[in-house]
This record gives sequence, structure tokens and C-alpha cells, in this order.
Amino acid sequence: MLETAERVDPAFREDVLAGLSAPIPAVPARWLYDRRGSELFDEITRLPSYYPTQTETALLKQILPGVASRVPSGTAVVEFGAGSATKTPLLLEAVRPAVYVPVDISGDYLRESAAEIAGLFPSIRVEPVVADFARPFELPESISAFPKLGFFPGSTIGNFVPRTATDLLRSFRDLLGVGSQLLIGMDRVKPINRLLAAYDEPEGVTAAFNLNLLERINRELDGDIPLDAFRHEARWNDILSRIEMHLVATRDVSFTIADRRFSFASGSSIHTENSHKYGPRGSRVLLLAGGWTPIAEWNDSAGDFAVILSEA
Ligand code: AVI
Repeated sequence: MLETAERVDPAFREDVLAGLSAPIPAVPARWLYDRRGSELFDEITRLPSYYPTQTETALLKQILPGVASRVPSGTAVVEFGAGSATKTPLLLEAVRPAVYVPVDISGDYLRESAAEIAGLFPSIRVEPVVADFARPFELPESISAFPKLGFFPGSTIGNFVPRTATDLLRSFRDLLGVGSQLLIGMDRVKPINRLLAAYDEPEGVTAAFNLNLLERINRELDGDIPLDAFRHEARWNDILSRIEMHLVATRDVSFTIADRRFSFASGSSIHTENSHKYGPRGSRVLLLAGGWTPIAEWNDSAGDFAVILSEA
């Protein structure tokens, strides 16, 4: 139960009402991450079938000395997202930057993780910035003179359609400046059965993560969506090279959200997330289109995941 009505983000209401009224019903993936959604995502990253986290972490352990040798000393690391408890310390240990600037929309989470990093690395100045990195924001004036390394792991870039991903990469370039560097993780195209298994596993955590969106809508937007009328589905869209998450109606269903009536026919769906997968050339073209020139690229031995260092 919400304590106060004003805790609901008006953009959530707008996105849900407009998204569910659209010819192809969809809700932007960012709304999957309320507190419960973030906990469930955390659980997903520990599932054996969700290979991206384990693979990227293992790859970073191997390659970070090579990354560090290409990064100037006295760098400021700017991480887009509050940082993972595992990957961020690995990077900071290897690069030993002068300053670490994590950027995240969730102030509470950001402050907690920034305090942890400050405890682990007393010699690194930690300057958290509360901001949605997908919208314009400013870096602390105090790091203007430092060389900068952006860090964007986890293949989060894959959650943006290519046009928006390009805009995002360009905004990172504008923010960090010419001469800066970007270290980015990108998930690779691979056999469909492995992709589907990563997004629809027997444990049902990804299903719970997807269905949690309906619970959030009911709770925050005064909805009465019957949760048992929808099921989680992961689909591979080959033309667009992406996994899509959908909530598929298991029967004809009608419900109300914020006094608006919606009807879904059995089998129709609400599209809730895209996770684009890139081949080697596709990932480089995306970076180039976003204003970044790849200078080094590392893949795990199975070719499942790539980490790419680029320069602006
Ligand atoms: C956050 N992001 C990179 C995840 C992904 O793989 O696209 C989100 C996710 N959705 C379902 N499982 C994981």
C-alpha cells in the first residue's frame, strides 16, 4: 500500500495509460524497477541460466589489467547506474581512479552503494550524482579537469532500441567530452534456446519480475488487473535481434486503471522489455553511430559477451 498519493511518479501514470491504449500495447521497461522489481532483477543475475552477469564478471576479472593499461592515470570514472557490488570494485581496483562518480536515479540506493565503495577504497574520492542518466544532467564541476572513463556494464545498452541507444551514447560523449573513454558491456547474439532460457527459466524469477509490473500498476495507479489473467512470455525477434518480454492475456479480460477501462483479448499482449543482442560488427557500428571509436574489444571464450573500450 502506498503511504501517500504523491509518491506516484506522474510519468508512470502517463506511460501506462498511453502505452496500454496504443495499437501495440507496451509499457517502457524502466517501470519494471520498483523496489520489488529491483530485488527480483538482483535475483535474476544470480540464476545459472542468466549468463550475462557471470560471464561479464569473469571477463572483467581477466581483462581489467589490459583495460587499466589503456586508461590515463588520475582518471575520473563515471558509472552510468549505481554500480554492481561485484563489477565496480573490480574496475576501481584495476584502474585506481582519482574520483568515482556513480550516477543513478534512486538516491537511497546510490547513497548506500557509494558509501560501500568509499569504505572499500579510502583513497578514491566518491562523488555520487542523483540523476536519470537517460536524461540531460551535469557532472560535478570538481571533475572537469580530469580525464574521464565512462563505465556502462551489464548490457544495459541492449534495453534501448538502436535509435535511442545511439542518442544515449551521444549524450555520454557530450557529457564526458572529446578524448574521454567508455567501457561498455554488450551481450552477443547466440543460439535462440540459450537466449530464451535466460529470460524464461524454470525458477520463474523472470516471470515474477515481469508480472510485478501489473502489481505495481494495481498498487500505484489504483488498478484492478487480475494477475492470473496474464502470463510471462519471452520471445526472440530475429529481424530486430532482440529478446522481447511480454505479458500475454490467458483469457479475454477487462480491467480499470485510474478510472480508465482496458480490454485485452485472449492471446494479446503487453510488451514490457527489449533486450537487444549484438554481433561483433553490429556492436561497433552502434558505438560509432553514437560518436565512440572502439579501440579494444574483449570477448569470453564462448563468444557470449563482449566488453569494448572506445574513445570519443
Ligand atoms: C538490465 N538488463 C540488462 C537486463 C537484460 O538482460 O536485458 C534486464 C532483464 N530482463 C529480464 N532479465 C534481465
